[in-house]
Amino acid sequence: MIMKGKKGVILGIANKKSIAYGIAKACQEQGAEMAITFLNERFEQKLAPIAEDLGCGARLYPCDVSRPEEITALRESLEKDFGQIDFVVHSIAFAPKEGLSGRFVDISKEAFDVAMDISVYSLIEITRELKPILSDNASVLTLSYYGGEKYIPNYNLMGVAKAALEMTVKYLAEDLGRDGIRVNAISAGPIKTLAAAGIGDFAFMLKWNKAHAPLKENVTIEQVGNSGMYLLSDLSSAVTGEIHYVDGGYNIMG
Ligand code: 0WD
Repeated sequence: MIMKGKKGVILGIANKKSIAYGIAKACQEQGAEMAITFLNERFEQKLAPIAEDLGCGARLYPCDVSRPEEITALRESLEKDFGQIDFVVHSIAFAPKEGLSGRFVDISKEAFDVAMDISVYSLIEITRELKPILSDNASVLTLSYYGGEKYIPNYNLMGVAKAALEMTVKYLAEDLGRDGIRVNAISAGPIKTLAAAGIGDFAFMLKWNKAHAPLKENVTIEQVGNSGMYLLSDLSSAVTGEIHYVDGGYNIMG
């Protein structure tokens, strides 16, 4: 029971295929107590049974990260429920469809701003707003992808957002290290989720990764979940500012 006594919040579960669900499940199996959030009413009903399944009960809160007042309300709810929390999972990204296929040069400023706001700035805002209720040795985790490091067909705008997210992890890690707070990212291999469905020719990405990764398999949310749980736990107490690949080794290939 590696997470026994740990309490946390998980943002970014859309359904049981979400990477955040894999992380939540692994944390629950290791004894953590959690709250989860939903984006809007469309997701609230779908998430109620998932919250039940994760042992969250009524600890299911709205949080659209583009609405600062919802982040403040989330902190108040978490403080009421838990007092302090030990971990935060930020598994959120969004880019308008025009940014995920076609010519990169045609991306509009509106699309760029939305992608950076929801996929990058939200990590800073969530961390800052929840900081007053973070315990000593708290751990913050976000999700990235190799398309933030090297060109991946169609990943386009999200690639730029992930590059910014990975540097955000490093600057946050340095800044918050003095408060005992760790900040890390997992760079996961491609997984078929709702968000992935928005990326042009995602099926080819899956096929390509499976064929070229040293382990010759695509990764699962259970595998990302276990690695995420490690980064949230005290097992990784000296790890911060890290971009940890959970990709079957794909990133080492030339
Ligand atoms: O191949 C993949 N699926 C990979 C995903 C490989 C590597 C990294 N990632 C990243 C994604 O970029 C994202 O950061 O993992 C994170 C989680 O993505 P996911 O699990 O693949 O996708 P999904 O199950 O769709 O969850 C992402 C959720 C949203 O779902 P939808 O389908 O509605 O986009 O992020 C949430 C929402 O629940 N989200 C928001 N939450 C709060 N406020 C917002 C928002 N404004 N926008 C999206």
